[in-house]
Amino acid sequence: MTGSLLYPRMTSTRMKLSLDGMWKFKFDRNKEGEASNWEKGIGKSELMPVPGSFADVYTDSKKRNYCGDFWYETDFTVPDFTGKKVILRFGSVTHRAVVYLNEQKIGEHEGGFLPFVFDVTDLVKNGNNKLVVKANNELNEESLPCGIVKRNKDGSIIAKPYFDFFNYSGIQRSVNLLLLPETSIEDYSLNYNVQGNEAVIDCMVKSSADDSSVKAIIEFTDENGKKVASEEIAYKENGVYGGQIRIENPILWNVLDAHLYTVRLALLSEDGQIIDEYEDRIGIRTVKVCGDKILINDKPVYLKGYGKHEDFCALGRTFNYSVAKRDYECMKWNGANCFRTSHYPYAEEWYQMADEEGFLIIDEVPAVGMMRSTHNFVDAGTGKYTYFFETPTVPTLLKNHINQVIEMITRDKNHPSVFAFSLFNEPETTSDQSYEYFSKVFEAARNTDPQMRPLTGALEKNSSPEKDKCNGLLDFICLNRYYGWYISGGELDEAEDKFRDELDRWKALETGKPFVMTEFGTDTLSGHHELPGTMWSEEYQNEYYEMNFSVIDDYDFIQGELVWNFADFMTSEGIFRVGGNKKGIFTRSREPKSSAFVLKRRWETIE
Ligand code: BDP
Repeated sequence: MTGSLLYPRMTSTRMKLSLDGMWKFKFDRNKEGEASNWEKGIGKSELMPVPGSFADVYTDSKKRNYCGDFWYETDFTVPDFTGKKVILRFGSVTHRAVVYLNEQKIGEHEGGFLPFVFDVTDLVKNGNNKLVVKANNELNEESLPCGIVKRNKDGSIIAKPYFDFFNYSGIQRSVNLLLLPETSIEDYSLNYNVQGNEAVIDCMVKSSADDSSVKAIIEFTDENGKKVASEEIAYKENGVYGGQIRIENPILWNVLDAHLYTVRLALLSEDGQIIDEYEDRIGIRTVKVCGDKILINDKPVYLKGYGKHEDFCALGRTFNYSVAKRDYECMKWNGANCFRTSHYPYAEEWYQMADEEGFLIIDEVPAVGMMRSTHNFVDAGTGKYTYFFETPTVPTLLKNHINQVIEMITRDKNHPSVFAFSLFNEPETTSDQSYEYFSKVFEAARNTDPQMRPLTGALEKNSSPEKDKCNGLLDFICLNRYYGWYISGGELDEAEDKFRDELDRWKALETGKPFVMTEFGTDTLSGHHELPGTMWSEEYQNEYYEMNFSVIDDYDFIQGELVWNFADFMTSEGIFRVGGNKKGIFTRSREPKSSAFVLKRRWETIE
C-alpha cells in the first residue's frame, strides 16, 4: 500500500470526487471471478449501495450470511486532470480487497476497517473508466478480527467469528477520487507541550517530493478566525519537514469543553506560489498517565461512557451522520465523556465529531478473537486455554496486527479526542508466547505515535492478577468483567464478593497503574419488567449497575467506567443471543432503557 491516509478534503489545490452510489454487485460463490476475468466487468449482477454493508438489505439468509468473495463494479468519468495526480481512496473494504482499474490490477489491501489509497494517474483515462473490486469477508487466524469458516455440504461457507458482533462486510465506507497537485502533502503530525501560558508544538509535515527547494508553512487560526501562528518549518530529508511553533495563551481542548484550531499546511514554491494546501481541525491538549491517574492537560480525568459498535438497522456498519449525531446526543444527555471504538477503528467522521464535542476516545485495533472462542464471554474465567499464540499462524497474524496498528495510528494521530490506543480485546495473555507477541505489537505502536499516547488493551477474566503476563505492557489496565451476568448471574451478593475479591488481588499486585472497567453489563430486553428484578429485566440491569458502581467506588485506582454496551447490536445467531446482543443501555433504535436514567443520575453527579 502506498500514499497518504489524510482525510480527503477539498482545498484550493485539491479536488474530491465522490464515487459513492449504487454499484454493480455479485457474489462469487464458486470463486470463478478471477478465472472468468470479472476484472473486465462482473456481468449479470444487482445494484448495491456504496458505502454499505450488504447483509441486512437482504431477506434471504444465504445472502445475509454470505461468506467468501464478492465483487463490485462502477464506471466513472474524471474531469480534466492535466498536471494533477489522481488518487483513488477507499475508506474501508471489509475484510480485504483486490482493486482493478480499466482491467488492470492496481493493488490490494488487508484489513476491513482502515482506509487505503492508490495512485492511478497513469491508468485513469479521459472518458469512461471501469473500477472493479474483488472483496472477501472470510475469517481466519492470520488476520484481524479472528475466526474461521465452516464449509457446508453444498460447498458454500459461513463465517464462524471468534467475536460477538455480526460479520458485516462490503465497501462499508466512502470511495473518493482525489485530484491532487503532483507534489502534495501526504501527512502531518503535531505534538503538544504546554508550559505556563505557552504551547510548544512539534510539527512534522511530509511532502510527496524529496525537494528542498519547496517550502512548508504551518498556520494556526483560532475559533474567532484570528491567525495565532504562521511559520515556515525547515526541510529535513526524504520530503519531511520539521520544526517547533509556539502559541501564546493557547485555548486548550478539554473534556466536554472542546476548543479547536484550524491548522493550514501549505507547500510553496521558491517564488511563493502555493503548490498544495490542506486544512484540518486540531485541539491543543496533553495526555499523561501519572501514577494511577490519567491526566488531560495535567488534570485527572474520570472516564464515563461506553463501549460501542458501528451498528444500526439496515445500515449494518455503514457510517451515517444522523445516527452518529443521535449517539452523541444520547451520550451527552446522560453525562458520558468517553467511548471505546470496540472492536475496530470506526469511520473517520466519528473522531471528527468527538473532537468537536470534547469526547475522549480509546481507539481500538480489530484484534479481537485471539482466544479461539465464539463465546469468549462465557469461556472467560473458566481456565480455557487454546495455545493461540503457539501455532504456525502467529507470524502472519503478527504482521497483519502490526500493520493495522500502524495504519490506525497514522490515520487517527491528529485527533484531540483520541487519548489512548487499545491494541487488543480479550486475547489469551497468560503465556510467555502471548507476552512475546504483544511486546512486538506495543513496540510498533510506541514507535508510530508522535504523541506517545497511553497504550492499553482489554483483559478478560482468565487474565487474572495471578496469571496475566501482559499487564506490564499497558499504560493503564482495562478490565472486561461480568460479575452478576456470566459469573454469578442472578446472584448479585455472590457476584459482588467475587468482584471485590478480584479487585483486592489486583490491588495487592501494586501495579501502580490506573485501571479502567472497559466492559460490564447485562443482556436486557427493553420493556421487560419484573419485581423483584430477574435476569433480562430492566430492573435487574439497574440493580446490576448499582452493585458494580458500589464496588468500583471503593477502589481508588479505577479511573473509568465504560459500560457494555451503548446500544443493542447485531451478532451471529446462537443460543446466547436473541436478535443480537441486548446489553445496550439504549435499544438498537436508540431509545433509553431505564438504566440510561441510572447512569445519567450517576454521571451527572460524579466528577
Ligand atoms: C466480551 C466481549 C464483547 C461481547 C461481550 C458480551 O469483549 O465483544 O459483546 O463480552 O458478552 O467478551 O456482551
